[in-house]
Amino acid sequence: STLQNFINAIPKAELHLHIEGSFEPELLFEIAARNSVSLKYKSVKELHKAYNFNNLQEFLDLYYEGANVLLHEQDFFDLTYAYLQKCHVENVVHTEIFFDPQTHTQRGIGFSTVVGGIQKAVDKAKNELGITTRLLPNFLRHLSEDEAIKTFKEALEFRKLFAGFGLDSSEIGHPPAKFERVFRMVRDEGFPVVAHAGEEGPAQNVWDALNLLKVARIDHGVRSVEDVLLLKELALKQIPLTVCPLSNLKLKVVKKMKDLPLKTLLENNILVTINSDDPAYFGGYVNENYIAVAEAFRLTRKDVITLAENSFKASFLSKEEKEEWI
Ligand code: ES4
Ligand code: ZN
Repeated sequence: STLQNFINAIPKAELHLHIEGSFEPELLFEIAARNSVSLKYKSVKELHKAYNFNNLQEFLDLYYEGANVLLHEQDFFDLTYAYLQKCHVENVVHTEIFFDPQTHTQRGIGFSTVVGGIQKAVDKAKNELGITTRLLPNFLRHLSEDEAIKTFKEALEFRKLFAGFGLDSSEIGHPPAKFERVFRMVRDEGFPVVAHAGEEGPAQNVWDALNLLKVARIDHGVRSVEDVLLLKELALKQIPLTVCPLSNLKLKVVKKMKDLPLKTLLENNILVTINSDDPAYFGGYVNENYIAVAEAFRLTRKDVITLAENSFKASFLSKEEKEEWI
């Protein structure tokens, strides 16, 4: 349709993307083969069939398994550049990429191997495709705060490469309060912080991410609609939510796309953005996420423009860089 063409054509930013979640089965098999890593799945098709999740944890189990085939700098480069080429095709001109250092350092892969490969792809995409990128390492919340502190200290060797830090993985059982100390250390070093909250966990986790971790953005945050006072706070402070529609559908955060509280968030003047999260696993990149909500909520061109403008407003680009796009 013409709205789909419009979505494809307008410049957009992506603010919630786990690079390990952009690992397409074809590339995963290719890298596994060249690294002589054996997989539980016989074929690309068989792996793809396993992409049926009842909750966040079932997805995470497969996502961490997939990441195990990444061994060398070249692997991280190939993974990242494949995603950035996808951005180019979809007119995503700016992207803020999450990665999980601990998923790799815990397996004996050097921090420098991971960031070296990612950064080389980021540089090539800037030069050849004109895409701007920010990198945000995320702490795995199912691991201890001491592990997060250790990871942060390692990250400081590469501090100039990072725009901020985040918190991801299993929300249930690992609330924001567990990471108060490390987030204070990160902020004291001058970095903005973000956190996944209100995805599977309750609205209280969003409050705690704001008040205890002092986040600049909330990743997901869809369960904020369960608390009217929280909606008022998010609107007043213009704290962005990086919403991931196909992710929420695939992980059964919502039963149907129409159950995603997008209209409620927009009507409450919240700075909502649309993102892909783990596109290889959830069935679509940024444009597919825009199209899914456009269909479910009968969005107009004006709505789509608002969402695309929000993506730049909510980004970590400088005021001057934003002005090119808004
Ligand atoms: C994630 Cl969808 C989601 N939620 C929490 N942590 C994650 N890591 C990668 N994808
Ligand atoms: Zn996420």
